[in-house]
Amino acid sequence: MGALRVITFLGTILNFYHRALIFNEVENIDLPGCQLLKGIEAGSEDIDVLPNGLAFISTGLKVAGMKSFAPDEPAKILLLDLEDGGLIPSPLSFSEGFDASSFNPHGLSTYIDETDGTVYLFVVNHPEGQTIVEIFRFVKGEKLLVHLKSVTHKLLTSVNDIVAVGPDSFYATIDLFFSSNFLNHMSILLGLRWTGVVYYSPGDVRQVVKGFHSANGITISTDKQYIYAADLTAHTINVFNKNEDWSLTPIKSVDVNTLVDNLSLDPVTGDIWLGGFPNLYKALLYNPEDPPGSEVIRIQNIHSDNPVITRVYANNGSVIQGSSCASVYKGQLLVGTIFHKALHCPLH
Ligand SMILES: *[C@@H]1O[C@H](CO)[C@@H](O)[C@H](O)[C@H]1NC(C)=O
Ligand SMILES: CC(=O)N[C@H]1CO[C@H](CO)[C@@H](O)[C@@H]1O
Repeated sequence: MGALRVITFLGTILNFYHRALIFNEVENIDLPGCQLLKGIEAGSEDIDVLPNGLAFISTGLKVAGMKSFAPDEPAKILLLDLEDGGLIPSPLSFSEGFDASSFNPHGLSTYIDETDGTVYLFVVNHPEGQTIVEIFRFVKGEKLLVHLKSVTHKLLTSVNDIVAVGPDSFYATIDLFFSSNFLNHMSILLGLRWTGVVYYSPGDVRQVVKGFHSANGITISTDKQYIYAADLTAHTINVFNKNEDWSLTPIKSVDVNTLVDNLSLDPVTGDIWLGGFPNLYKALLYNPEDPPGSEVIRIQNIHSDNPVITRVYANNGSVIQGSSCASVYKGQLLVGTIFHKALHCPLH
């Protein structure tokens, strides 16, 4: 190998280490009064809270090469009422005909039809590694999800997260460009920026953002004008203006220096909350003696020149491992994880 190639190679490796934050250790930041949610032991990958305090939690995601504490149990969508104080999630059932046995839920998003109050739940489903976006109607009284539609499309490969923008339309982040794991690892190693965001509605499907390392969580501002999308290995939150024709114009990118996963918004303040795990390597090569940690970050005033980024909670894995999302509802924080537990903390 020539010197230049050695240097380039070393540069690539260092760049990778930096992106995967392999040497990052977590210093605990505690919040008083946190408690683990009962019955969640095998992940709480995504959480979405309705304006009335009902939280949907996806649990039991299985990813090839990632730890699972319940490899043989089917995944579920749990419902938790943040108004009743009981903090006991219960599973939702599915309408007849939906194949719950191969259900493998990843990101989820709710949409409320303002005209009649119907609640739609969109779930990214990965049965046997495929990507299907499932659209359900939520029937509160019966704790039931009525399956309406399975969306597949050639642009919707390897969807990570979605944000619903209509009863059958959404934006989706694409986290991997290739179908081969080897090529995906190489593309992370080489820092290729080939993933992005796809807009979907029946009859109009297109890629609206390119240039992400690994697009991850996505959400919409309370005034529905902006889209926020996380780039996991670039450690950034990217702000886009949502245009009339559903195209997205980049506005800015904010560096948060952690592996940013799913995003959520405080409906009252508009602050962005995100769950991240500070060390990709520990999440991938799971070692119970040295588990991946968890971090919850709040971004205030993202549209200003000086957004305020605060690490609100951090744990080295002794309480909660590999957090993937954080949601707030009326002074309560819910922290979800890729394959571990879920935590509830009062904020004051
Ligand atoms: C994590 O933090 C706890 C509490 O401070 C401590 O007891 C434990 O040793 C730490 N674990 C690791 C792996 O650093
Ligand atoms: C907890 C969390 O951040 N959940 C968000 C994940 O992303 C979806 C969009 O797909 C949001 O609706 C959730 O609020």
